Amino acid sequence: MSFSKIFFTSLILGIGMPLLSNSPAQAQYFIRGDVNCDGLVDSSDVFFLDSLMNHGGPLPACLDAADVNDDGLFFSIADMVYLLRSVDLGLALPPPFPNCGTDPTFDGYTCSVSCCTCTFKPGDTNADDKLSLSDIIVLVNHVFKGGAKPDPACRGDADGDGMLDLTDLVYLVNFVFRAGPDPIPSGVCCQPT
Ligand SMILES: [Ca+2]
Ligand SMILES: [Ca+2]
Ligand SMILES: [Ca+2]
Ligand SMILES: [Ca+2]
Repeated sequence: MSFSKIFFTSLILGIGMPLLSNSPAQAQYFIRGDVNCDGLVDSSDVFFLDSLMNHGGPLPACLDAADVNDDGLFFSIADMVYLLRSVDLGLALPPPFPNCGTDPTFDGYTCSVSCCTCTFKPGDTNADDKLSLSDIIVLVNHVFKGGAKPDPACRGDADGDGMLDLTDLVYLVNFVFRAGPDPIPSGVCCQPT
């Protein structure tokens, strides 16, 4: 089936549905748009979503990955449009795309499995598996005093933009002291399973 046919079939049938869930969300890692949870966002995800929406195919392992436009409605025409634009035109999808990460938007839904393996915790610059003032001090020393770089660097890249700088410090301070958002995995911290 061609993408255009998928598009119009979805247009007719895919009005989108909010899913009901009472279970508390447990963070799992995924790439937005990786509907079939294989670590890539490509045409196989288009066919997986089309199979689900129009042919009774299986549910995705990670619902958040299938909420391609991150609006809290699942299996909608908008999700298919976003996915097609990303696969065909290379347009970016909402975070954590293109990285593995958690859903920055609270919607009450979650993934039953993680589509990525996270080896290192972003923000844990001193590698003690906790996020605390000690990690902030390590990052201050690196950014302002030429101290040792967190290893791997993604441990210090709290905002997930691929660089280590003041914005990571602000992000980490906000998380540790002000209940700010979780540090964002980047680089080798989390990779597709
Ligand atoms: Ca995929
Ligand atoms: Ca959606
Ligand atoms: Ca730590
Ligand atoms: Ca950064």
